[in-house]
Amino acid sequence: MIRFPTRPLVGPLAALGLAMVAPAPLQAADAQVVKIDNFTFTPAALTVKPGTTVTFENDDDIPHLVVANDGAFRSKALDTGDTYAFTFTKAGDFAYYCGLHPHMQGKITVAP
Ligand SMILES: [Cu+2]
Repeated sequence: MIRFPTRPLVGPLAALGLAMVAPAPLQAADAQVVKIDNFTFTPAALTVKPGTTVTFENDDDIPHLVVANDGAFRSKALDTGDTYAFTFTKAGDFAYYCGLHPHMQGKITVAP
């Protein structure tokens, strides 16, 4: 008797509330970009949450490679404009370097 008239109202309102609240914080934590330019990773040190996908984007005019020190990930040679994405699922420090120019170094810290 009470349930019947309230149901059609509660459903749509709850759905609206979820749709407006959920996406913003998820997107902010899910994607990060490291730019490669002038033989430098920027930012050189980046802290992300587990599950974050980091995209390395080569804006330099020569090829670069992204290689994890511990072998956790390795890109192919990235030409100008190419990108390489890796999703960090485990917490920890992931140092990396450029396979063509080992003096180019960076670090991703994954922490909850
Ligand atoms: Cu390089």
